[in-house]
Amino acid sequence: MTKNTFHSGFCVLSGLPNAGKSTLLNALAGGLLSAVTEKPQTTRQNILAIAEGENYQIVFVDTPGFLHPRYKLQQTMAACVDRAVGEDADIILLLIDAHEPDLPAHADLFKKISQAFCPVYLVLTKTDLVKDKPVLKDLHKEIKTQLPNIEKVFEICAPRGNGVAELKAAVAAALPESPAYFPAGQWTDRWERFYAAEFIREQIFKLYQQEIPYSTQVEIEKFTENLGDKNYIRAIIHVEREGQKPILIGKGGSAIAKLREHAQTRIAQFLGRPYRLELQVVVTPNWRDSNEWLEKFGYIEKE
Ligand SMILES: Nc1nc2c(ncn2[C@@H]2O[C@H](COP(=O)(O)OP(=O)(O)OP(=O)(O)O)[C@@H](O)[C@H]2O)c(=O)[nH]1
Ligand SMILES: [Mg+2]
Repeated sequence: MTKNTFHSGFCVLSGLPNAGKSTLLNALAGGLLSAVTEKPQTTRQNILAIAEGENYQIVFVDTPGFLHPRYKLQQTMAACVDRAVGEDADIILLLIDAHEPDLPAHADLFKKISQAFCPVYLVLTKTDLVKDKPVLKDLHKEIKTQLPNIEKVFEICAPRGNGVAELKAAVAAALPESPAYFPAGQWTDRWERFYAAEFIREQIFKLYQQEIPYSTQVEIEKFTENLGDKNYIRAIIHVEREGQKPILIGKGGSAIAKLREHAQTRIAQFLGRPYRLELQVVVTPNWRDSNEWLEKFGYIEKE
């Protein structure tokens, strides 16, 4: 990369569920753009975060964790990974949890990435949890034997920022010469209402257990813009079964009150202005397996 040329392109973050993709995306973009929770399968769609330098623009793409689909929603998640890794990427970051690498579980993802035409960098995440550092070098070697097209290796701890700047610089240097894909100053391709829904869902992942987060979808019904202090968001929380509704609401409404409070804080933090949140729980049987609902929720493109 020379001073007089501009470089731009798509850098795809791929890996198994819970590898730390969204955490790294946020660290690379310098903002809490993508939902992060301790539960796997938090991210359901590709999410862009745009990072700029004087002579580069990197479009980072967060993807859902790679998995074998069991229902239609998961099929759409797997399709997001296929599209990002197979078509969009100018460079692929393969994220592997250094603490619990489980390489056999990566077999199909490795196969997909081995067919990529673009550079692939291995990123070992959660290195703070690895006490015996020499183990990391053995892990590099083992992964490189299985995926010879890995060009570079990085060890990071995104929550602390360790290794993040070096990784970003390496990605910027590897991007093709190209004009910027997005106008200067833009840092995402999504609307505010998408993030409102995403952060309510994030808080559901954090506050509820077992199948509840996976059975839930958040739909924004109303999002006011010009009411100042009186701005509000009305959201519908779809669940799959009648029995899940009382769990979401809790005794005397205590659980949903807590959700409302947490989500309100998160949304205000992201949007930089307060919003009152109104939540309603609705039973939408089988939405995860319904093309019609998945289309309505934006997981499938409208024909
Ligand atoms: N200790 C430690 N925890 C981390 C690190 N990076 C991520 N985590 C945690 O790992 C969990 C999963 O992180 P995410 O960023 O949501 O993982 P993901 O790969 O986006 O997960 P999916 O969206 O479900 O595919 C969260 O609890 C993070 O706080 C790290 O470097 N060190
Ligand atoms: Mg994620």
